[in-house]
Amino acid sequence: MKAVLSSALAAAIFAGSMTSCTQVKKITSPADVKIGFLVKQPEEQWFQNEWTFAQQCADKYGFKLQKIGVPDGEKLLSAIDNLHAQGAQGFVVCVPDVKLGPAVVKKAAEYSMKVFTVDDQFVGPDGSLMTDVPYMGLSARNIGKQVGGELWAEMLKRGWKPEEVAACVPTYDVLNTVKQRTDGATDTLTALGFKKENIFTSAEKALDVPSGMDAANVILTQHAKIEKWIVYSVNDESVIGAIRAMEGRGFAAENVIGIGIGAGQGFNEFKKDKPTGYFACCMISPKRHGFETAELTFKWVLNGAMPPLDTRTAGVMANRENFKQVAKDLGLESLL
Ligand code: FCA
Repeated sequence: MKAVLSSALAAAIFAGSMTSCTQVKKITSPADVKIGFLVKQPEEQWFQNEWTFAQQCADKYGFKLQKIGVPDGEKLLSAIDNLHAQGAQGFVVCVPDVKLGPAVVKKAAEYSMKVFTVDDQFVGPDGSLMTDVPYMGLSARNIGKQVGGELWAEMLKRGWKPEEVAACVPTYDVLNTVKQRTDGATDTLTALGFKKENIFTSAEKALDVPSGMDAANVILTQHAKIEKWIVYSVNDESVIGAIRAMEGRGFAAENVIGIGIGAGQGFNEFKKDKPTGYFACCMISPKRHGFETAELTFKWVLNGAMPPLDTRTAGVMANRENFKQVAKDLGLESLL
């Protein structure tokens, strides 16, 4: 049995070493594999979680993992240069700007490195999504629809008259995976009977708490007479920013229903003694986005197994009552 396994491993290693003719160092064991995990916003809980799970994957298989924050294009391209200089054979990346996709692919090809893109899909020079680079992202529209359905259900549960409620929606339409989320929620709400003219959007500068707060303040200033709000947006940070804006203007938690999309940041809201306007979260899976993308890239380097080109992950709703169980199911106990 041992002999069979080791010859299979040898064959796999041989195949891996043959996939890249320019590779300097031959790959003779998992320990020879080094991959990068590059993320655009390392301070965000989501990306921290992705890194944690990617590291678990590296520890399991025994390959080397280099985690690098790449907040802008210059840092991104120099991170790829550095990875190559250190002998890395591939990387997983969430780019700071999806239009950098072609430059990333070009550089990786020059270095014979494998590229796996996570969360934010590359966009080509003609503006279309680059579907030929392996990608793992959210089933973003469906997740948005879940958010819309949950907001509607909670509104009715609270006995609110839909026509008296407005939606505060910080948006970021230049990024497809997040535009799909807010569009999905809007579609579901309007299909259920929410008035389209009561949905107020405002573009965020970035995908963080201050940007969510600024976008919400624009909306709240323009619509000062509204007393009941639902809030949805592109991620947890943006919704939490909007909730803070509402608190700053004196809205009580019972008059606000906010639902985020994320995997950790919103727990802090659920842990507070009194409920805030942050009512629920569509929990997405950093384990799949961190562990699985690292695993697929590792196997691609090791034995040439091409990853699937398009993998979409689902979300599950969590609120103050069930979030601990949902967190456990997603392997996020350490955040509780
Ligand atoms: C995008 C967002 C992140 C996270 C991720 C899954 O990259 O910017 O906040 O939601 O998708």
